[in-house]
Amino acid sequence: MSEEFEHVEKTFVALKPDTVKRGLIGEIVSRFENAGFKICGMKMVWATDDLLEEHYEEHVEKDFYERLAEYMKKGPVVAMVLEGVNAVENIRKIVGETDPTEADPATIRGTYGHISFAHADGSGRLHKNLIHASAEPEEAEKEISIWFEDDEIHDFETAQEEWVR
Ligand code: IDP
Ligand code: MG
Repeated sequence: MSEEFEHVEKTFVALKPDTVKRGLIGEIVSRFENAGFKICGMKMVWATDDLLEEHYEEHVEKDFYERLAEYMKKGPVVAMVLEGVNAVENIRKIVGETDPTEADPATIRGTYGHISFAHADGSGRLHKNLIHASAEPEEAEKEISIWFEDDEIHDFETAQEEWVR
């Protein structure tokens, strides 16, 4: 059983189908582990339309939604619940800007991609940016409940809790 601290929170991350198909799961999960985040839940899911409409509720009416849903259903995703200090904000920093061409090269989206959404639009390609991470604590709570059952989220102590946090 881990201790409760004010700034420790959980966030939701999904490794999108391009990450899975490119064999980058391990590299990307390592970044989170190396930074000291705890993986509390992890599974492979092939997203359905219903799940995506709930997850991307704020985008369903947008022009790009159909292509986003097509991209997210191209293969399975790896869904994760990560825990750490200010996890939502810190993991968004590690993930980087939404459009890979804008993402800092040190971020996940900037390290493993560079193709702009403008290029994708102009060439009929899908907009691939490797990873999703919740943007706000409320969004994290909602997304964790959409993707995970309570008994799929595990409570245990890691070495990082003593030596990194
Ligand atoms: P985020 O993933 O950085 O939170 P959001 O604006 O919430 O970015 O958008 C959700 C996802 O929708 C993005 O990660 C991307 O895959 C896709 N997306 C966002 N804006 C566009 C766009 O203008 N064209 C195509 N796809 C987009
Ligand atoms: Mg978002």
